[in-house]
Amino acid sequence: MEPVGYRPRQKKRTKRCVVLIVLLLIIVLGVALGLALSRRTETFKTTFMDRCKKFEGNDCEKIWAAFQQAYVGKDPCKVPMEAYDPLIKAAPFKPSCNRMMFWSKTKDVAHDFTDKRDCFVTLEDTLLGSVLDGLTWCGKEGSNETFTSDCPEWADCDDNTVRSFWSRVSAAFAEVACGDATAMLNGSIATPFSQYSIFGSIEVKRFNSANMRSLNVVLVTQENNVSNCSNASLKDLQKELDKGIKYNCKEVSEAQIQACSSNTEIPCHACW
Ligand code: DVN
Repeated sequence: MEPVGYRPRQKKRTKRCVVLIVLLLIIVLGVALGLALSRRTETFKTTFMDRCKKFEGNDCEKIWAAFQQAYVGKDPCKVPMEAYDPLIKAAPFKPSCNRMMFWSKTKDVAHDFTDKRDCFVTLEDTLLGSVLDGLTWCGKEGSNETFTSDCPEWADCDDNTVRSFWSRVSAAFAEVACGDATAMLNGSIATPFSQYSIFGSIEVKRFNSANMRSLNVVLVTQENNVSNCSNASLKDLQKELDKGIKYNCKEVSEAQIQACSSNTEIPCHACW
């Protein structure tokens, strides 16, 4: 017969073991989560640094630090464009007169061209435009991590971490536009120029006739074309331009642009 009182003691020991196991599980999960998070920041940073190092002569650690200060530890919907000012100072844009290409709703065809031909430079071909192209990131109050998922969408809030970055670097890129600049716009949509796009709301407003001589619109057309150079939104673009900047527009088929992208025998100026 078991001594009286034996069961309660055994029950207490069992309870203590269960609590210990649960605590141990929580600690293991916490460490695993912490490691996963820091690994995520490390992966993101590795991508940033690898892309940055392709541009020689830059202090990539300094640029990374200037980038992180904009959003780390902050509400991801309270990161205004100006938060990235120190980043622009750390990696200022250099003007590429007569070679700068802007685009809107033509990301793939524009980059296919600048990837294969060395005659134009888009924002995404510069250091700041390339290190974050296609990436998502944000911070969180009370954390020093960089999150790459569960970040607010572009349209969720105005001072969105990613959208403010693209707005700020686009502004800086447009401010150094000089000589004859090009804008590749989409002829397959009813409004190739939208004043709500980054091109329309940020870049065009910063073109300065003191440095920029002309804006040459390449309207990319396809068989099912919707717009041409007489499109009303393109008239709006002309009105938006700083006085003194000459405006041209040319309808160019996507097929012709793609042929030119792949055939380096054709000089760029003959592409359209
Ligand atoms: O001149 C270019 C270039 O310099 C760039 O910095 O700004 C100009 C292009 O911006 P845009 O005029 O707004 O043109 P898009 O095509 O409307 O948008 C450009 C990009 O912004 C899109 O390709 C999106 O990037 P993604 O997701 O393809 O890597 C992004 N974007 C715009 N509106 C968005 C959005 N992403 C998510 N939600 C939205 N509502």
